[in-house]
Amino acid sequence: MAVEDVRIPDIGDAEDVEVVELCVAVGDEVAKDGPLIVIESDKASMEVPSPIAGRIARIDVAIGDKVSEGQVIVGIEGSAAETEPAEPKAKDSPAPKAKPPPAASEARSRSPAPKQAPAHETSRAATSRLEVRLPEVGDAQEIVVVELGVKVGAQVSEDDLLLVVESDKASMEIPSPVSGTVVEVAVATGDTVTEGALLVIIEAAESAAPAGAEAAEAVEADATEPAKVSAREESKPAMPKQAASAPSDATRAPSRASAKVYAGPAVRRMARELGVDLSRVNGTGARGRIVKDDVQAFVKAALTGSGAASQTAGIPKLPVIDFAKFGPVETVPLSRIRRRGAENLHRSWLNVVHVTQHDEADVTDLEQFRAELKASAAAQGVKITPLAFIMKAVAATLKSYPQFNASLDATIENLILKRYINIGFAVDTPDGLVVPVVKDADQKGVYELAQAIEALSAKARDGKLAPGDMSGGSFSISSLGPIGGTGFTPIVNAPEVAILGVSRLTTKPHWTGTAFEPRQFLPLSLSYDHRAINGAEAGRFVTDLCSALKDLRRVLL
Ligand code: CAO
Repeated sequence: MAVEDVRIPDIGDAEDVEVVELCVAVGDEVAKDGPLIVIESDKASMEVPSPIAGRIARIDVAIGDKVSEGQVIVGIEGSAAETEPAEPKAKDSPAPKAKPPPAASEARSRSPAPKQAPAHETSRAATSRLEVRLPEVGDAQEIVVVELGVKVGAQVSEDDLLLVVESDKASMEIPSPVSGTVVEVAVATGDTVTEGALLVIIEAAESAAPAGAEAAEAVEADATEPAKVSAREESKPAMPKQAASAPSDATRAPSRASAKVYAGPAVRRMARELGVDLSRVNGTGARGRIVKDDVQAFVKAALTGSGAASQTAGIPKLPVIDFAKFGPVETVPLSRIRRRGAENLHRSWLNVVHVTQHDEADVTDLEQFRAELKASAAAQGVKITPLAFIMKAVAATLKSYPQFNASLDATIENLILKRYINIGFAVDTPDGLVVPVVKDADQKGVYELAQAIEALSAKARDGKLAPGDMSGGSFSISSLGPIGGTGFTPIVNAPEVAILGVSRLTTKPHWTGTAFEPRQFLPLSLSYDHRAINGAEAGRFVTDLCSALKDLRRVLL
């Protein structure tokens, strides 16, 4: 039986289009119009259907091959007398025939929209055709067609969805301005378009169509005045300058990165409908291509709390390793406090833009003063440690730098300055880290602060802190001084915007200008949220804090 060659049909002027799927194998029976292969340009996927029924005798292409019009793709042993050239069917793409070939559509999308429609369009338009163009888009830089809602020949009513475009800020639906028939779809999914770009031409229905001179006017108006637009997030007339509220990671439309993922239009559409960011989906198709099953698996994983979908902020999952392979291991469950602490730290780590400023305070005189006070303080039942002085100095410095005693509001557009100074301090307990809060630290003397620190530390270690003891903090201190170290980078206790890390004070030689003399230095590490605090402010804060610790009399000023 004769073997008919099946060739790539007319696919516009697109060349070197990639074969992304083989739908048949040698020996397979294929029906007329059954899919043979899928080719994909950067604009669309197309199935190449079989022009005849028969048996696949040969396959002349492989996945990844680049093909152009006329190229033989398979040989079919069929009974059909005549092999018609196959028409590509846009795979999951609404307007295959009318879809401009990728290169053409790209050229169209990148060139500025013509002010006047081309002559043949104008004359056609002068009857009852309306050109729908991209309306004003504010300051959006890159606008991409993400969904086509119609294809050529579709009947539309006024306000029916024609297509959806998306910038990095918002999605915008382009509705039909009239009832009628779609006669041309001038863009394809993935095209980048600019304000005024021709999107769709609609032949208005008799009743809706403007007639005669009125029609010409309507067309002219349409060509310069864009279609009605309804922004998806808000019904604003144009692309909003900024989305009113950023959608959460879980539900937002696929990010720009999705445009770079390897997936066909149908999968992209499915992802959009399900709110899946394709850049987070693993592709199991040929050469990592994302197929519908992958999107479904991703959604399932999100719903069951497993897999990449359950990871916050798209953090790649660590590999699960059986450490027992390398030696004996023991699994110890984390305490509730540690688990909760871990969640809080992780949240802060992900949300806060951390920077840490390091410095050293000369606390020689302060330590001398503390030594002098120690006995009398003890007589009053007060254990006076450096932390009480540090807290006193911090409270005074915070008064001069209210932006450190603050929180960013949910919009990240305002700083909430707190007119109270409640200082939390990290306490290391057998069950994990807790942060009790010394309320109104600025209004307490050093003895009072020392008593509060001691009492709250004891409660913490006995597991007796009440929720009220740990709430309302406006700034935190984490002192590792008694333990050691020369510096560390504490994690801001969000929604606070800064935390002071204190390391072990040491005696060092200090050059006075004429000689070295031993001085005691306290290492300080201020971590802050760079969204709320500038580096210069942080530098000044720490410098002033060091001055206060060097000479506590400054706290009185
Ligand atoms: N350098 C050297 N010695 C220091 C010091 C420093 N920076 N800070 C305190 N010390 C000394 C104290 O003076 C005390 O010595 P003396 O008894 O001789 O005076 C000794 O260390 C122990 O002090 P303390 O721990 O009893 O009291 P404190 O007020 O300094 O600290 C507390 C209280 C609750 C902060 C501390 O016990 C603690 O739990 N620290 C760990 C905090 C932590 O884990 N932070 C990391 C969190 S992750 O960001």
